[in-house]
Amino acid sequence: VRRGGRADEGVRFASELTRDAYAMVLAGGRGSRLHQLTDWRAKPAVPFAGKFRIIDFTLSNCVNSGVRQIGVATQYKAQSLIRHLQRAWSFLDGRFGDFVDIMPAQQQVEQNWYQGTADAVYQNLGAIREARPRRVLVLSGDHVYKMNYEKLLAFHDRKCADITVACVEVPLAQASAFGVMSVGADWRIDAFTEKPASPAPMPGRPDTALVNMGVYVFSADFLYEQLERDAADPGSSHDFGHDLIPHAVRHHRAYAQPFSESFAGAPGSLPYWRDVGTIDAFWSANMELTGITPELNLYDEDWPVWTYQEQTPPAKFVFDDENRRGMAIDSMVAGGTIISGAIVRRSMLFTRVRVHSFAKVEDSVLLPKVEVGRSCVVRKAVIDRGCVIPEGMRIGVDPDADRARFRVSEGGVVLVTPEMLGQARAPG
Ligand code: ADQ
Ligand code: ADP
Repeated sequence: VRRGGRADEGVRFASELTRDAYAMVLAGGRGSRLHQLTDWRAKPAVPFAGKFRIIDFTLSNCVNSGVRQIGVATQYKAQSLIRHLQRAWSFLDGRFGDFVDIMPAQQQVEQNWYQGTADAVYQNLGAIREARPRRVLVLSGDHVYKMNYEKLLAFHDRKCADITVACVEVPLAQASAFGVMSVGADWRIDAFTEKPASPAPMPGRPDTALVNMGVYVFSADFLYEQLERDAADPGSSHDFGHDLIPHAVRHHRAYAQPFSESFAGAPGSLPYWRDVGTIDAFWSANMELTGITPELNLYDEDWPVWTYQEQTPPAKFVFDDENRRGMAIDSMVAGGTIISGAIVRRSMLFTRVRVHSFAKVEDSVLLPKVEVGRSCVVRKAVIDRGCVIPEGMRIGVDPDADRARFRVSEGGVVLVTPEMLGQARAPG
């Protein structure tokens, strides 16, 4: 019997595959390309799509797949993330063997913070072993996507793999930001290079590369062995992409499963996977959702996205005292929002936003508790939580004025935070 699979066992029920699995979610990354949006929160805690945080997508994938033993490794600016996890995800409280364990870097081993992604798992090996899983999923808390991990686990078993890496095709021009791999006919990985300067295209597909999504299944014993070996290697940076995966590809049974096989969207829909890691990507992923048929369907009752629901009254659209209609067109508007005598177009409004008379908001993302004063103009902007835009302020109108006060992205999106307005952050 190979270490990876148990070929002698025959077909296993899918529910056993997921019930015996443990998911380790890596949520410690800084997300530095989101600039001031991650000054005070980790990237997985960044609000997304009107009422969610980025990490909710990965955790919903776990719960919807039936993987309900979950650890979340946190490190960078974890307070907002931990608060969210406690509010949103504490319904997995261990009562039925389901849990979300928050694992802050707490110097479990020697005097170090998590050195790299592999070290973040290594330092929590005790907790993982205690759950006695057969398979360990290592996941990133940084991406927005719907994946049925049960299909990844089943593939791993079928291939008798030691490790299975979920992979996706991306344009060659973007591939150097990822781990790039090549596979044989049976999807065994032949070669893997982390963030190569000149990535290799897929055979016969000169414009496309096959890349690592940062979603892995390990046979549990294999993972333990590899982490111990890596921890003892003084030359290692203790990172999955740089160290563990390349080693496993050279010496063990490493397979790749194409995302199209585990994507959990409605039949016929395109596999959606986004790294909303820059202001431009964050803005356009939110904007897309306000369109008529976005690739990411948030209304799919078969694959709900779970989150913390703040108790709010319904969104309200009213006339002001001068009889101007308040309205939002081609927009998504979360609960607790009031738009009075103002026009909102093509925008994403989170919980408890206020837009006052004569204001115009277009192509913008307004995070919770943003207040837009009378007669303001807000265009192509991302406004951070709690910002109070003073009466008459114009954002996204004069690029030089924007650059002087705010941050303007390469794509021309204006980012506004409370600090830039000289305001204190609203209490969480
Ligand atoms: P990167 O995009 O560089 O490459 P990385 O910085 O390793 O991703 O972060 C992966 C995940 O781990 C993120 O969710 C991040 O938040 C978290 N993380 C980072 N440092 C951490 C730490 N010290 N403690 C806890 N969590 C931490 C990886 C792979 C590539 C692959 C891309 C896909 O290495 O091969 O293509 O992900 O996005
Ligand atoms: P989120 O909007 O994601 O909930 P917050 O704005 O509440 O994030 O920031 C997260 C945490 O960061 C806060 O609880 C607070 O501890 C810390 N923080 C935020 N702003 C500041 C600041 N200006 N100075 C020091 N700490 C801050």
